[in-house]
This record gives sequence, structure tokens and C-alpha cells, in this order.
Amino acid sequence: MRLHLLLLLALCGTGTTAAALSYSLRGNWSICNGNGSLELPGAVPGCVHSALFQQGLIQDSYYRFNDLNYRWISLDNWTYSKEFKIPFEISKWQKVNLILEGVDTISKILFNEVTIGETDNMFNRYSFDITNVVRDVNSIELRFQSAVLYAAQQSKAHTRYPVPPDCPPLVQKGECHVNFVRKEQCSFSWDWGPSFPTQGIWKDVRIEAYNICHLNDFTFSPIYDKSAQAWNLEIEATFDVVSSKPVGGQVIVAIPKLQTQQMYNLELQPGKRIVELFLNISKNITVETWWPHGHGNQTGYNMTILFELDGGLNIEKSAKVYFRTVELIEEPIKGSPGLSFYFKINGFPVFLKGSNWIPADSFQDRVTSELLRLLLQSVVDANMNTLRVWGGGIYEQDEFYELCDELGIMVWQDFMFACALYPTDQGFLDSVRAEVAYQIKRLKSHPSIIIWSGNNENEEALMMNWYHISITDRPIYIKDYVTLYVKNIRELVLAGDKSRPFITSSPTNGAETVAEGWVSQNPNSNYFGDVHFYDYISDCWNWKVFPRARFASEYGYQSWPSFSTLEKVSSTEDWSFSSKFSLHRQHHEGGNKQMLYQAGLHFKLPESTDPLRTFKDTIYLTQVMQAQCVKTETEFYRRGRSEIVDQQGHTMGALYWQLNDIWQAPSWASLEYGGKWKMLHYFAQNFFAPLLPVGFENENTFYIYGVSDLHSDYSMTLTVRVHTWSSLEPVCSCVTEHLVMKGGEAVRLYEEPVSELLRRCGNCTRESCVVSFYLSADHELLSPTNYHFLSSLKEALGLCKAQITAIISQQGDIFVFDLETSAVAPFVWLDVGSIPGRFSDNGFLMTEKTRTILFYPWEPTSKRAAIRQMERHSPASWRPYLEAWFQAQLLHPLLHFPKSHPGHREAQSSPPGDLLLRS
Ligand code: BMA
Repeated sequence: MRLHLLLLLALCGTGTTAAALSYSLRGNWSICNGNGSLELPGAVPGCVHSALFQQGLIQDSYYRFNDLNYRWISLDNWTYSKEFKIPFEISKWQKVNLILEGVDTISKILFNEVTIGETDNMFNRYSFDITNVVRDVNSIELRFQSAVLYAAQQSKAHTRYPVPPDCPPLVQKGECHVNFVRKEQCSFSWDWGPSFPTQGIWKDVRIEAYNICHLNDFTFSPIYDKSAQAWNLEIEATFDVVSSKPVGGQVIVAIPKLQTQQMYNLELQPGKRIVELFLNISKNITVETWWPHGHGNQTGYNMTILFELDGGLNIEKSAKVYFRTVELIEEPIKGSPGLSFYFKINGFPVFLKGSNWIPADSFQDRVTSELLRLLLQSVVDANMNTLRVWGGGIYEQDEFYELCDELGIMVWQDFMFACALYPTDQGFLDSVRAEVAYQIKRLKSHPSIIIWSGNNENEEALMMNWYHISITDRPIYIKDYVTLYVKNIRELVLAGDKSRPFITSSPTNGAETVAEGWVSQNPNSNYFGDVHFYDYISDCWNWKVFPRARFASEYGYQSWPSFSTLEKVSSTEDWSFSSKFSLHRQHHEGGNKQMLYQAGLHFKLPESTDPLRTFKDTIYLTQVMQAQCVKTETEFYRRGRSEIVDQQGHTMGALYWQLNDIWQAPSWASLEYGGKWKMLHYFAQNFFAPLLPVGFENENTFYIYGVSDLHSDYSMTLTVRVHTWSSLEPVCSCVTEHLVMKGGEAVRLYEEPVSELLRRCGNCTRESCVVSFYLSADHELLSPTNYHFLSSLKEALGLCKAQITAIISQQGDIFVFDLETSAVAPFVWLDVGSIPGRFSDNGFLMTEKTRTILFYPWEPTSKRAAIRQMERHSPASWRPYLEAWFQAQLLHPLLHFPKSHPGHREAQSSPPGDLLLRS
């Protein structure tokens, strides 16, 4: 047996004492259900669902309709138990604690058959004193109550007034009253996720034994002193002093790379003691600051802290310290009522580009380090700098924030309350207070976190009256709202963390919300704070439908995940857009119809005689639609950073909904369950590029704005090209004089009446031509090539069925796809199915005859496997054209236009010139 024994203190030299011993209770436990009919081994950390699956008692919970089939699991009351021998002499220790880093959720804990405590909050860390009950051989039992049943009881017991919503919409097939339990709110279902209200011990459990005194917590925040122009570090250490006499000694804090070492004397009185240390970093030393991705390095410094206490007791800690400042700027803007809402990092205004993060799985034990790294690497690979950790999920594991620090991802951290009103009875508040205090301590040293936010959409829910509360009752709910988010959460944030701003909700009006008594008449105002915006009815190619907001923290459109992802959890009869399965996985009312409606505005919908082909093509088209919609909306926000139009503007953030998926289902995500990039994620890589030309039309004039997130001005040129759909030769092309692209601005670079552009470019019509453009400077800086459609693609004239050849070769781990097309091809999609990895670009408009695309596998992959997958998953039926296993031919993905469509011409027999004549 491997001993999970950790000596927290090295026994170095004579006279040194062991400060503490820790014994982990990770690993194998026994699990049994309420009536004892099921007994099985289960891993800790883990949950009942995972244990049942590992024992072969259930199938994959995500397979087909298993979310409904396995509902019984979360309605039962399970018990986790374990017997164990402590591998050291426990009686020698003055104090012994049982530490539970995460319990999901409602449990009563028995240690050697004595009840030692209860848990009711999965976000809290629990510590129970077991000094008087612990023995050499022990038993531990966690008797869980179903969180679903508990929530129902709590809601029933709340008799004074209802706390809505009672239940999620039927389409979500979820459980009720989640707002009454401090548990991942989306685990009772969401509009993109299943209902799996897990039970279990989801984080580490251990026994800690110590004498004299013990360091319970250790946290710190770097603070910049503006007047002294120097950095300081505030360090806080919490001790439990069990010695009956004061414990004296000294502490040495060292940051060698900053040539900083400071020593302090201390004396700890018996009991719980907090030690606060203040470390000055000399002004003469250059401190490199931490920057978000795309703005600079993520420099961090190793710090050690050594407590040398009486009796040879040494306690040592080490940590990485990052220095950065963050300010939320809310100030008047010339020409616009209201206030700005943007972030300055290290004094520099930064446009926040990114998305919203949800839990990566219903079962947290499946969220591995590799998965987190892959998802977060995909964030920076798509030129994002921010993630909002949304309030309906979880406070993520330490590794998530460590990776964000390392990769330069700014985190907008919600507290875990979403889309609901919440009770405020004392028991609930006490639990929330413990949760909030703990999470602040755990997370505050991460530079990545730039803001705390009280909840998701609850100010809006209240003020826009989502739950139809009578106007006379509203004051009760406003009072509860202020009690929870202002008098408790905000107060704890202000006391625990001075290094970043706090807002009460998202969306909110920031300072205006405060001025209106913490709830604003219209929390989604364009003049203040952030907005959430969803509109599935209006045409998303028309930018005029989008709000000219200060900051868009949520917006988006749904799409279906790729067939290779769905295939793993479905069977043949599920593979159509109208199957029971397709309806079942759609948790957003009318979602499937909305997608087709939006796609139908600009594309012919697939209608092959082969139903599987139609299903695959429909999936593809929903991804095209989503990518194009979010592109248009994001580009609108980015080009609005420097201007005020109709008294609105200065948009400084665009975080689309949502980054990742919790399971394999239609959703707003750009990354599928498991991490595969949807077309939207490839688009994001381009529309979030630091340097981007954005094209759009206003009143029949075509404009190109240049958007720069760079810190300096650059001289560059803009190239604008026009192609007919029927030819790979541009009909016209122009390069501007050198322009100055101002750093951190969005400026108009180009404008031309559309009629003029069409006339100038050899008798173009809106339907026959497409515009593309890019910025370049001395061959060094280059923007992605962007494009503008002058008409819907369903009206495009001259668009051919392109034949695209892909010659695949391998260079080390990377695959090289040398593409050659016979005609202009929009939304060219390369798909290697479930082979983990990503392309350098995808879903692109191909206006040049050849193009090289790289595929970066995330795991070792053979070329043969890649090609086999390409054969299966290409949206077009190019299989017949496969010449050899190293050479594939692709057809243009839009070939599924019905033959009768006027925009569709068969290209095989006639050269493009011919086509042009005929159209
Ligand atoms: C917002 C989010 C989520 C939701 C999304 C899409 O309301 O905060 O609650 O999933 O929109 O509907």
C-alpha cells in the first residue's frame, strides 16, 4: 500500500521539530445507496455517477437519453465510507483535523461513528476538529442527502414568500429549486446542459495533525503604491496555535530575483492568529509586470516564506508572485451620456476580448489537467485575452487560475449565483459568507483575476421582472438582493481583497447601479456598465441590430457540434435534425428552428436525398451561420472602441457566449465537448487578431475600419481586392498609401459607395462579387485577410462547385495540407473528425488558387488516421476523388445547393469564364 503521508516539514538538522503531518484519504472508498441495495467501490475525489460507470453498472451518462435514465442516481441518498489506519502515532499530536476541500453537497459526517459535522455548500472548504475522536484505526462516513430533495425541502420551508424560479423550463429536463442549495447551479440543467446533480467528495480529503502551531492558510496580494511609485506585498498567514504558551520566532520572506529579503519577529498567542506582513520592494529594482496575452509577458517571481518558530519549528511556503494593477474606469465621456466602463491594466486601457467559461464537464473528476490546458491554450491561440467564469458553474480548480496566470488570460470572476433570486435566511447567508471568504483567500493572489462580480443576470432578472413579481412585492426581493450581494458578498470582498474591483452583477450599470440603490431601472443600458445581448430573430449580418454598448460581456448564437463529436453519444436512428435525439439535446426553446431560420436568411438549406448527408451538412451550416453571426457582432464591438455614434459607443469589451461545452449538444460554444474547434473558434482567431481590418456597409457605402490592440502606432497599407465568385483572378485590387494605424484605436481607413466599387470593378453586381482586404506593414505586421459579402450567399451568382485538392504531408508532428482549388470557395472546412488537434485556419474564404494550412495534433497521430478521418467527416462528398492515401480531393462545401438554384453552377465541365458569360 502506498502511504499517503506527507511530512510538511523537513527534519533538517538537530533541534528541528515536525510541524505537522498530513495523511490523505484520497483513493478507494465504499459507496452505498439509501436502502443498501447497491454497494460499490468509488474513487475520491469523484462522484457516484463516475463510480457506477467505473464499475460497469451504468453506461456513459452522456450517451443518448441517459440524463433521463439516470435521474434516479441523484434522487437517492448515498453514503461514502472508508476504514483506515493512520500510519503514524496519532496520540502524539495535540490537534487533529479532518480537512475536506470539497464536498458535493449535503452531508452529515461521522468519524468513528460520532457525528462531527455537516456540509451544505460544495464551494466551501470544511475543517472539523477530530482530536477527541481519532484513533489509530478509524472509520469515516459521509451520509449524503440528495441535493434535489434537499432543495425541494428548503424551498418548501421558505413559507413567507416564494423565491423564484421554481423549476427550469421543461425543455431543459431539469430539477427544481437549485437556488436553495449552494451547488453548481447548472448541475440541475441549463439551456446548454444536462441535469446531473452529482453527489460525492469532489476534492481532496485529508487528516492533518499538529503540535504547537499550524499554518492553516497563506495568501498575499501585490499592491502598487502610486504616490511612492513602488510595489508592496501584503501577506496574510493564519495560524492555529495549540500551545498553551505564546510561540515566538521570526519569519523571512525572500524574492531572490527582486533582491528582496525581509525578516520580521513575531509572537503568536494561543488560539487562531492572523499574521499580516508587509513587504516593500525597493524602488531601485525594476519589477516586470504581468500582462494579459497580446500585451506583454506574464513575468512572475518565486517567493519563499520561512517561519522559524520556537522549539525548532520551521514552516516553509513558496509561491509565484505576479505584479500588475487593474482599474475599472467609469468616467464621463464627451458626447455621450453615462459613464465609460473599461479596464486599465498597468495603466494601459485594454480591450477585453474573449468568451464565457462554463464547467468543462458535469462530472468534475473527468476534468483533467490536460483538458484544462488544452481548452485554455485554445483561448490564447484564438487571440483572446479574457474569460468570464460564469456564475452558474463553479469556482474553478487552482490549476485553472494557475494556467490563466501563466498564459495571460484575464478572468472576470462571478460569484456562483445565476439567473435566479436567492433566499437570505441566516443559515443560507452563513453558508455563503463562509464560501465567499474562503474563495477570496484561495484566489486573490492570482493576477489573472481582474474583477469580482456578484452574480449572473440577477439584477436584470429582478428589474426586468423575469418572474412576474407583483410591483408591491418587489421591495422584499430588492431587500434580499441588497442583503446578499451588497451587505454580505461585497462587504467580504472589500474586507478581503483590495487589489481588484467588484461589481454586483453582470449585466449591471456599475456606478449607476450603485447610485440607484444597487438595482438599476435598466441594468442592460448602453450608457453604463456591461450588457448581455441575444437576438435570434433579426438578421445577424445587419450590424445595426447590435447594441452600441460600453462592454458586451455576453452575446451569441447556437450551433450544433460536429458529427464526430455527436457520433460518440448517439446511434444511427438519431442522425437527423428532427430526430428525438436532436430535440432532446436541444435545451433552448425553439433553438433548432432558430438556427435554421438564421441560416436560411443567407444560405440555401441542405436537402440531399441522403438523410445522413443532410444531417452532416445541416450541422456544418449551423456552424457557418454561428461563426458568421458572432464575427459580425464582435467586429461591430471592436470597431466601436474609439467612436461615439448617436451618443453611444466606446465599446471596450467583447466576450461572446460561450467558450466551451459541458456535453455533446447544440449550444453557443465555440469549443465542442472535449475541445474540438468549431468554425466559430477559427473565426475568433481572426476576428480577435490584434490588428484587424473590419468591413461593413452603412447607407450603401462600404467602409473599412482598422482596429489595433497594439501599444504603438504603425505605418501600414491596406489592400482591397474584389473577386467575382466565378474566378480566382481578382477583378480589381488596390493598395492604399501608407496609413498610420494608431495603437489602441479603431479608425476609419477606407470608404467608397458600393455602386462606385461595383462599377469600378468590371461590372460587378452585389450578387456576383465579394470583397477581401488585409493590412500589412513592411512584411512584418500582417492582419488576417477579412472579407465582406455584398449579398447573401444564397443569391450569389457564379459560385461554383469548387474542386479542392489537399495534398497532405508531415513535418515532424505537424501535418501540412497543401490545398488547391478550382474556384472561389467560401467557408472551406477541413475536418479530421475526432483526431485531437486544430488547424492553423479553417472555414476560410479561398480566393487564391493555392493555400497551405497546418494541422497541429494534440496527440501523436498518423497521417493515415488523419486521412481516414478526413474521408469520413468532410462536409462535402469528396471521397470519390481520393487518389491515394496521401492525396485527397475536397469538393466545395456549398455543393449541396440544389441544382435548380440560380446561384449554383456546375463547374466541372466549363471553365469559370464560361460561367461568367452564362450568368
Ligand atoms: C445568458 C447566460 C446563460 C445562458 C445564455 C444563453 O443568460 O448567462 O444563462 O446560457 O445566456 O441563453
